Amino acid sequence: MKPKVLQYGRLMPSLEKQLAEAFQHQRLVDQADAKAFLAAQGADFAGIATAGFADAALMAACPNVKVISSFGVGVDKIDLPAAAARGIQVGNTPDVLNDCVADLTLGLMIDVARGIGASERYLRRGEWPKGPYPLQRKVSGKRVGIVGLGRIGKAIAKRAEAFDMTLKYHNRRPVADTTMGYEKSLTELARWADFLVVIVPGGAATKHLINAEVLDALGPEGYLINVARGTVVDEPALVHALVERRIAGAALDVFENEPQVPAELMALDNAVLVPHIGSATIETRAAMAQRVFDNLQSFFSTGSVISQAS
Ligand code: NAP
Ligand code: 8YV
Repeated sequence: MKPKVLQYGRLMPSLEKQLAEAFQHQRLVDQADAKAFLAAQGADFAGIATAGFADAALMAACPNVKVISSFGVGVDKIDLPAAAARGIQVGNTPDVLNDCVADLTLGLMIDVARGIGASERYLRRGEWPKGPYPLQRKVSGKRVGIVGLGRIGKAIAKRAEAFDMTLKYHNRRPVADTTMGYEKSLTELARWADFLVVIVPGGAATKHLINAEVLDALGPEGYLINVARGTVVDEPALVHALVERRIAGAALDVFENEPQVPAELMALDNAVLVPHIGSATIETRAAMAQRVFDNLQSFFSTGSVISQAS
């Protein structure tokens, strides 16, 4: 008998196909009345595959679920304490996306400092014949402060080293396996850095970690790069800092209220804005989808997911 797996949210079609072949698979999005469907059939499910969300109410509506497999490494929208209380294992997709998120981060740093996107807009507006594009900032050799030296943070650091950059980091605790300088104070890291790169998990513990004080410490020649979660940055404070040129620029892959992006940010040429594409390559998304599937398969055959979220 194949285990019954509920799909919450939309997943890649190839993954949905794999789930439908291996399990008794049902998508909540196909139900006209999701609440009534869960009340009638929630107890039949043994597992959930999700696009990143699972709250305590969903878990309560599926009382026999023992595994949740989530697409993505960030689990800030999954209630981990509620899952633990119910004895549910939560699987996520770490490591397979490190390269792509780190590649994008370096791309954002170069774009915001050299003005790749902004100068292209200048060219397309037909302004080049009027004069050369204004000089921008050098990237190589600069100081990079990494907020969150974890799996992805380390991949960013490796790439930054190839640009002869000097690196320091801020975590809650120093990392054992690095010679990189640890800065206990986030504000002091920001004061030191030319680029402040944010790659911590989202959620209540990091909400608005990057606030007006940190931005002022980064200063008028500093750039903020956020590839973590929109909630980590106080977005109105960032908009003020950018408008008032209290920081030089920001490059953002993530926003507080995705997919909505504040109009004030859209209007700024010193902000590089991309729509949460950190892991969005064909290769990496395929690897993430495979891990979502493998976490479920592994749980149903061995009792443990491959990558357990914490
Ligand atoms: P990870 O290996 O767990 O690393 C997270 C790092 O953040 C750790 O070094 C941790 O160190 C530090 N940290 C956690 N809470 C902190 C706090 N309150 N203050 C300072 N540092 C803190 O995670 P990862 O795999 O690198 O992923 C990081 C996050 O990136 C994910 O959770 C996700 O939200 C985001 N992400 C975004 C994209 C995208 O598409 N833009 C893609 C993938 C991931 P300590 O525990 O010592 O503090
Ligand atoms: C994905 C991410 O875009 O892994 C994460 O935490 O933010 C990204 O890789 C997202 O999870 C898929 O919607």
